Order: sequence, then structure tokens, then C-alpha cells
Amino acid sequence: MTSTGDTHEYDFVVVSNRLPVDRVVDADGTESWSTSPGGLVTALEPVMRAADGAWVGWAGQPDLDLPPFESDGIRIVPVALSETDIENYYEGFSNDTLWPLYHDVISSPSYHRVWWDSYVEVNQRFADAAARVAAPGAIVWVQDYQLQLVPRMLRESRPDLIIGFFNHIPFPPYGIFSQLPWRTQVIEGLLGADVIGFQRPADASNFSRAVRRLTTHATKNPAIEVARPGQPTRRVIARSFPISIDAASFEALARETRVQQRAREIREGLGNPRTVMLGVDRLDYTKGIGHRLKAFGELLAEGSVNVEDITLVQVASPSRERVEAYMNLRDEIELTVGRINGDFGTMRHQAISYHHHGYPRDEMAALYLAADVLLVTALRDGMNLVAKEYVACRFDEDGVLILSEFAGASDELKRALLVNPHDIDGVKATILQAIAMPRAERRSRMRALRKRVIEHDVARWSRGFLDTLRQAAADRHDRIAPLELADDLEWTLDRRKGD
Ligand code: GDG
Repeated sequence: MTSTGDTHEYDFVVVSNRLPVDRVVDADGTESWSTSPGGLVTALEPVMRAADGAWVGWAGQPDLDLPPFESDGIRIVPVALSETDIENYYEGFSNDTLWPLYHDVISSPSYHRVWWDSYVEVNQRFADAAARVAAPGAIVWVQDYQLQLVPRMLRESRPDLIIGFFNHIPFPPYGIFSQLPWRTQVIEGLLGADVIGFQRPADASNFSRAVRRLTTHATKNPAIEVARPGQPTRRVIARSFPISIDAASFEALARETRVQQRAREIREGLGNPRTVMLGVDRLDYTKGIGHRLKAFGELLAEGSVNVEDITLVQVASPSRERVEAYMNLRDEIELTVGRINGDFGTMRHQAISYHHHGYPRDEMAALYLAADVLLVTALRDGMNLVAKEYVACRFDEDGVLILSEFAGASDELKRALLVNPHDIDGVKATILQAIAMPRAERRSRMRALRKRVIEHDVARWSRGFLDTLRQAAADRHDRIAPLELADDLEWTLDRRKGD
């Protein structure tokens, strides 16, 4: 890592709430940075290296005011957040207003004007940081719902930039979105971008509808003509670009002998039940963890399954632990797990093996390999990468994916067993179907799922988005050129008239 604080300008700038690096402080106080191996980093790293790129974001801790530095070949530009910014902009407006609102109000959104004020202020800080490091005409790619005002802020200070925005979470139907007291500002904020990407076609059409209801801009899918007083009309493209994972790296991990060995150990540790079911989620109310526990608990109670034969492993990684809805959810889930284990567990077999912590990636791969059935019962989910990771790891073409139709992944993973998580009887019947599925059907379904995930990986996703963005920028110039020509012609004709 080097830290120079220079003012170099970058041709490709990614802006996201969280930086792709974590600050590590050793016992002796020495500080270093480790790159988190998330899908976004993997997808954008080659683009970053090829294009002289920088990443603007928050380092995850309060009041860290750091100069730009380099980590693993990526230029890192930290944005500082105070404890109050974290409370109001991040935990408040992002995670307690926008998150529940954009996930179909599964939990009630809170609307507070001080949170909104902080959201505006912090978005401006991110926009300013990006504007400072972006080279003339650079591509700036803004990520996710925490930064929806950044595109317009950037457009105003740096009209030369090519601006993209990708929303990782759903965009809600207008009937829900219209609750937001600052709905028009958010729409206009997003419309500062040249391309706005969503996970599903339905999200893109919800957005276009909100544009029609709240503004006078003309929409003709996927284009929106943004007309602002005193400015030339701009064309914005709003469409879906379903995100994916680095499938090859998950498969490579799963193929390692030590990971396969670990998968066998996990099954042994569970008492070698006939069926291992798995759930992996951030502990979030959108993930439908309670619904899947209810279905499983009822199957045990009715005797449709026996605790000797089946175990549910639930990884619930800690998330947003200072937001009240998340504290309540944790209590609720852990009470239910305790009840089910108390009612049905034996000295040798637990019904649910519950883990409230995060695991390293190789342990996740081993869990995916150990699981006969993966349960994804999200009530609303932008995509759900866990479903795709499971499929990528199953090079043995085995395993059954039960997937909620309310997760974006269900648009693509059609040969999963699709469920409506609100229909508890339906979930129960699908679990029984998964347990009893013959090997030939498991193989044929998993093959089809794998084809999709391997062909449509995260590199293809970022290429698709960036190609559209470059095309939109090229079209912008083509559109401006004839306009300028027309102006010139008019001026020439006027002069002739005057002559
Ligand atoms: C948002 C949207 C959209 C989880 N626990 C551990 C762990 N994870 C990893 C998973 C997966 C990721 O976290 C979770 O991704 P999801 O897509 O399932 O869900 P969100 O966190 O809600 O992500 C979502 C996504 O953005 C991308 O656009 O799909 O809809 O809500 O990669 O593997 N990883 C490790 N240990 C854990 O304990 N190593």
C-alpha cells in the first residue's frame, strides 16, 4: 500500500457507499488494508487496471479522514463519515427509510427530515470526491440506493462525465414509492445518469412509471428524454442488467480437495443425516428466514420429516445490528430456532444448526457442497447471489435449489423449484419434492441452472453495462452534433437575411 494523496485524474471511477477494502489493525497497532473479494471488485478489477481507475467510498469506520492510497493495484479514495452521518445517512435514511420502502414495505419505513438532510449532504460529499478525481470525459459508475442523488450532483458540477448508476435492490411499484416525501428529488437525482441499471425488467418499468407520474420528461422504453429549462434535452437509458457472480472462482474453490473434505466433515458433524438443507442470508427481514423456519417446523410437527433424517443449517450473518427492526428480527428468529430445536431435537440430532456469524469464502463453498437442498425464501430480493453461488459450486451437477419467485434470480434460474414464500403449504410441499427428487432430475435441473450462471457471470454483467454506457455517450455526441449543425445553419441563414 502506498499513500501519496496526489491529485491524479482517473478515466474510470466507481463510487459506492462501502470501499472494497477493510482496515485491519494488528495487535502491535500496525495498520493495513485487505481487499474484500466481493463480486463487484472481481468484476471491476480488470476494467480498473485497464483504464486507470479509482474507487470512491467509505472505509466503514467513523471519522476516518484518509488521503487517497493504493491497495492491491486499486486507487482508493476514502470519503469520511462522522458518527452522526452514519446514524442519519446510513443507518437512518439508507437502511431504515429506503431499504424497507424499496422492499415492498415488509417492515415500516421511517421518514425523518433530519435523515433526508444528511442523505443530501453525504451524497454531495461523495459527488464532490468523485468530481475531484475524475479525468475530463471519464466514466463514473455510481452503485446503489445509498447514492441516488450523486448522478445529478455530478452532472451539475461535471457535465463532461459519462455517468452510470446501478441499483442493486428492487425499485418498488409507484403505489409504494410515492410514499417517499422526497420522491421527486430522488427520481431527478437518478436522472442525472446516462444509463440507470436495474436487476429486473419489472424494476426498470416501475422506475419509468415513477418518472411519468412525477415529472414531465417523455419516456419511450428504455429511453427517457430529460428536458430541463435552459439545458439541451438529454437521453437517459433505464433498463435491466441482472447482476451475477464470479462463477469460475466459486467452482474452482469447490473443486479443491480440502473444500470437498471439509464438506464431508460438515455432514459428519451434523450426524450424517440423509438430507442437509441450507439457508445462507444476512440476518435481514427481506430474506424470509421466519417463513422457511415455519414451513420446516410444521413438517417436523406433522411427522412428514424426521429429525434423524434431515437437518437445516441456517447461516444468518450479522447485519445492521444497530437498527431496531434488525434487533427485533434477531430476537424473533432465535426464539423460533430455539423452540423448534427444543421441540424436535434429540441428544444426537438437532433440527436446526443455527450460526449467527460470517464464514470465510472456502467454508461457504464447503457448505454449498454439503447441502442437498438450498432454501432461498426471500420475500423481496434484488437478485440473491447466494442462489447463484450454490449453483456455481455444484460442479457435481447435484443439489436442489428452492428459490423464491420474489428474488430477481428467479427470472433467470427457471429450472429451480420456484416458490411463493408466503404460501407455507406450498413451501412445505416443495421441500418434500426436493428431498424426494430422483438423481436424474436433480442432474438435469442443475445442468440447466449451471449453464445459465456460468455463461452469464459478473464479468459479462459489467461488460454489458459499460458497453451500454459507452454507446449512450457516443449517441449523446451524435445527437448534439446535428443540433449544433442546425444551430450553425440557422445562424448562417440569419446572417444571410441580414446581409
Ligand atoms: C444486495 C441485494 C443483490 C453472506 N454471508 C456470508 C457471506 N455472504 C455473502 C454471500 C453473497 C452475499 O454475501 C449476499 O448477497 P445476496 O445477493 O444474497 O444479498 P445482499 O447482501 O442483500 O445483497 C441483493 C446483491 O446486493 C448484489 O447486487 O443480489 O438482492 O440485496 O455473496 O455469499 N460471505 C461470506 N461469509 C458469510 O458468512 N464469506
